Amino acid sequence: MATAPAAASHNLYDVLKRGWSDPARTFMKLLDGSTISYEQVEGYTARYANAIRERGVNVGDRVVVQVDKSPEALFLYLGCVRAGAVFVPLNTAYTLAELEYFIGDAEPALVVCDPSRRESISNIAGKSAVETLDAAGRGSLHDLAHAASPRFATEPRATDDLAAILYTSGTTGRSKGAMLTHGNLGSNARVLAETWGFTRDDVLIHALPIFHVHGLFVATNVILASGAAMIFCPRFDPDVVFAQMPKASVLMGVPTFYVRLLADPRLSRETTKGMRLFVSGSAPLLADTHRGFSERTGHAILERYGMTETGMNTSNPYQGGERVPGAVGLPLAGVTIRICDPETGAVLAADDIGMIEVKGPNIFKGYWRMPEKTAAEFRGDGFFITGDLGKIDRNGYVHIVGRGKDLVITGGYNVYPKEVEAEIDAMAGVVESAVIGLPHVDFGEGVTAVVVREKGAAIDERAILVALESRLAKFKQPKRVLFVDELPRNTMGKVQKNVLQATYKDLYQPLHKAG
Ligand code: MLC
Ligand code: AMP
Repeated sequence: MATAPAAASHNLYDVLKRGWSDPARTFMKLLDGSTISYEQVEGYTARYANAIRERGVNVGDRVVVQVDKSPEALFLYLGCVRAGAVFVPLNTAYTLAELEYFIGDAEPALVVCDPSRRESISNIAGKSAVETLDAAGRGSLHDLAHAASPRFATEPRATDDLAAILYTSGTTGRSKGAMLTHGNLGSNARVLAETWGFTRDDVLIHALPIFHVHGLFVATNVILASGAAMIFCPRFDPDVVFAQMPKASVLMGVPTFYVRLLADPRLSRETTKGMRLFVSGSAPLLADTHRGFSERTGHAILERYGMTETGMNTSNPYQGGERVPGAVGLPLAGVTIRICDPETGAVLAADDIGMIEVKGPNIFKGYWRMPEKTAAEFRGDGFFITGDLGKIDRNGYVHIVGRGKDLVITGGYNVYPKEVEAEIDAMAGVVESAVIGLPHVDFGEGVTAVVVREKGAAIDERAILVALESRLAKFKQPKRVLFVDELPRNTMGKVQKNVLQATYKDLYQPLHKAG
């Protein structure tokens, strides 16, 4: 009997693996000098795939992961992908109160957390199994993986099958889980590797967290798709970055990385001479930072634009075109971008400002178990409505000029004011609050609460901040709380946040790092 030729696997792991020309080459360099080869990646990820199977995780099951950055955390990610499970990474800053929602919504078969949280998470995990991994990559899941086989037959997956769910805060109500498919992640990794000229000889300084699109799907997947190497740093630390630059070729970061490097006297042509590329994204890079970096180093930072629901959409040119300060570049190959009237949806002409809409293989499948919210954010012809306001200039470059969504981006993390306002408004002695982003030299925007107190109420800034500690992740907590007699409102009764922003625009100037 003739056997049909095996269909090409669309499992993200197999797609990435096509870039590995030599299994003996290094994938990861750790700061202690040790290295991990691609051959070892194959074995370790098989062990994690087997370990989660053993804990009852089947194809399509969610695995919620809130762990510190470690090589093992990445093996777990790839193990989930290989097993056909759905990887759900969570910010390590999330409090137990926030976690309860995510676990309830994702209904995972397995939750993986730091050992210090095992007990408290077990109390809110319902039927989910709970295992642990710590910052050193040790824990009960590590033990299971260690005992498991280093061989695993990667599950064949269709491009449309889910690989991950990443939660993105909602402008109204609670966070929405963006469903990302094997096809979304595979296509975006390959197009970025190609666009940015990655080869197996590249060495990336990886200093981003691995629970968001930037550190996980841009930085890590691009390296995996190129068979290149990365220096895996626990967090962003300028001392480490300067020490590693002579051994590296690329850095990817949020604008705060570049603001901090620019503030460092060590930044020079000499210290950056071995680097071929600096990439910025996740928040607006000020044109001043772009120009200042060019003057000091001779390197024009390459700015790109993306979001959780879409992966990367645009990039300034790597070659053959100007990297324009303040612009996010041209649509990536296969991605279509248009600017539309936010009300009517009519497509606007060059240089007109409107809603940025995107279509392409990178666009997510929808919000987890929220068909109405999904439908509301797509046009009938399949374009996704980003919520970002921008224009396309006559040279085809996309510029972001504002946000249609009420959102603060602080150091590359998104904070939805509504979530913070709801927590403050629920406090005794508070009438109402408005949470805004104000210019902040270090974080880009500083989360700020403007609060109206009840007459005679004693509640003050400190009391509000202390009460928020157990409720909201640190980066969502206001850097300052200000009090007013009443909030400015327009004739429709809507709070005029733009008025508050104008009134307090200098609150964090000059440099006022940690609030
Ligand atoms: C830390 N803090 C923050 C913060 N990060 N506050 C506001 N915003 C942030 N981003 C808090 C700390 O808890 C601390 O509080 C105080 O602020 C000062 O901290 P720090 O030591 O200066 O911060 P640091 O640990 O150095 O972290 C800053 C950072 C980090 C910029 C390096 O936030 C970071 O790595 N950000 C990257 C975020 C990211 O990956 N975004 C990508 C999302 S994906 P205290 O009180 O303890 O002193 C996406 C799509 C796309 O958006 O297009 O990429
Ligand atoms: P997230 O939900 O964390 O994926 O954040 C996505 C949002 O970050 C986008 O909708 C934009 O508002 C913003 N963003 C990402 N990259 C850039 C950039 N290069 N310039 C300006 N804003 C950006």
